[in-house]
Amino acid sequence: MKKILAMFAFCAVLGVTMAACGKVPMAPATDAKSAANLYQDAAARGGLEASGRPEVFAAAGDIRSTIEAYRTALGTLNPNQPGSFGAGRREINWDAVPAQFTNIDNFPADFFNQPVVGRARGALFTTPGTGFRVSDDNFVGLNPTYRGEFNFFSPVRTFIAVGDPSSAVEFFVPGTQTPAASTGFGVVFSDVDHLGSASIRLFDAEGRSLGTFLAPADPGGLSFVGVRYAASVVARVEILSGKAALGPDSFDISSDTNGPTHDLVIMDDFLYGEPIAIGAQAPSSGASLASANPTRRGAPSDGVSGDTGF
Ligand SMILES: [Ca+2]
Ligand SMILES: [Ca+2]
Repeated sequence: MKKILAMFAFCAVLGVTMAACGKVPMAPATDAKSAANLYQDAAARGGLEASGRPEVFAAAGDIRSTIEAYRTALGTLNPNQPGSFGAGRREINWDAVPAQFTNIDNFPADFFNQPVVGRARGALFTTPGTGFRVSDDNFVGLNPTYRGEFNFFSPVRTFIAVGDPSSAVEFFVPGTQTPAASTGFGVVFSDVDHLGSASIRLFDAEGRSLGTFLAPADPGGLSFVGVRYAASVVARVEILSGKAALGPDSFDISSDTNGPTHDLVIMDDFLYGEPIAIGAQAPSSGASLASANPTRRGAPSDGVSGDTGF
C-alpha cells in the first residue's frame, strides 16, 4: 500500500493522466524512491519554462491502455505520406519493413524520412554506434541466448541501435530536409529489468533539454514512456535502450551466461506528434495539405497505417 500511495503521489507530481497513472502501479519492483527519478532534470531547464509542463504517460506490464491514452492525446493517425498535416500523429511499428532490410546491421537511418508514400514519416535516426537493426525474431538470430528474453508489442518486428544502446530521433517535415518539431514522443521498450536502463530525453529546436523521462521496469515484459506538450516544441529525442548494446557476445543480466552481463533492452513502437516545420507553429503547409486531402486523415485508404504499415 505504501508503495502504491507513493506511486500515485509521484503521478500527481508528474501530471500523468489518470488513465496512464492507473497502469504505473502494475510495474513490479519499481520502488517509489526510484520512481521519483522518472522525471529527472526538466525543472531546471529554461526550455521547460518556455514549453510548459508536459503530460507524461508511463506504464509497465499491460501497457495497452496507456498507449491508447497517449494516441488520443497526440491526435489522429496520419497517413504515411510526404508533407506535414499540421496536427495528429505518426507511428513506426517496424512490422512491414521489407525482408531485405530486416536482420541486417545497416537498416537505413533515413528509411522513415524518404520521400516515398509508405515511408515518409519525418523521423531520422542517429546513433553513436555503427547502425540500426530491425529484427523479426526479437534478435535471437543475433544471439541465441536472447530466446525468450525480449517481446514485441506489435508483431513481429522490433528495433535496436547496433554497437551502442543510445540513439536519437530528429524530426523533419515528412519526406523533406526541412527541420521540424513535434508535440511529443513515446516508445515501447522490452525487458527493462531496472529503472534507469531505458529513457527518453527531449530537446527543443535550440538544443535545450526539456527533460529526461524514464521507462518503468518490467523484467521480461513491456514498458512504455511517452511525453506530450501542448505545442510542437520537441525537435530531437535521445533514447537510451539498455545499459549495453546487443550482440553475439553481449548477455542480459537475466541470462544464465557466466561473465559480464548488462541490462539489455530492445525497442518497438515509436509514437510522436505530427512533425511541423520549426517556426511554423501555425499549420500553414499542413493545413493546406490536409484540406487538399480531407479523406487522407485518419485510417489511410492506402492500407498503410501505424498498425499494419512499417
Ligand atoms: Ca513491432
Ligand atoms: Ca534486460
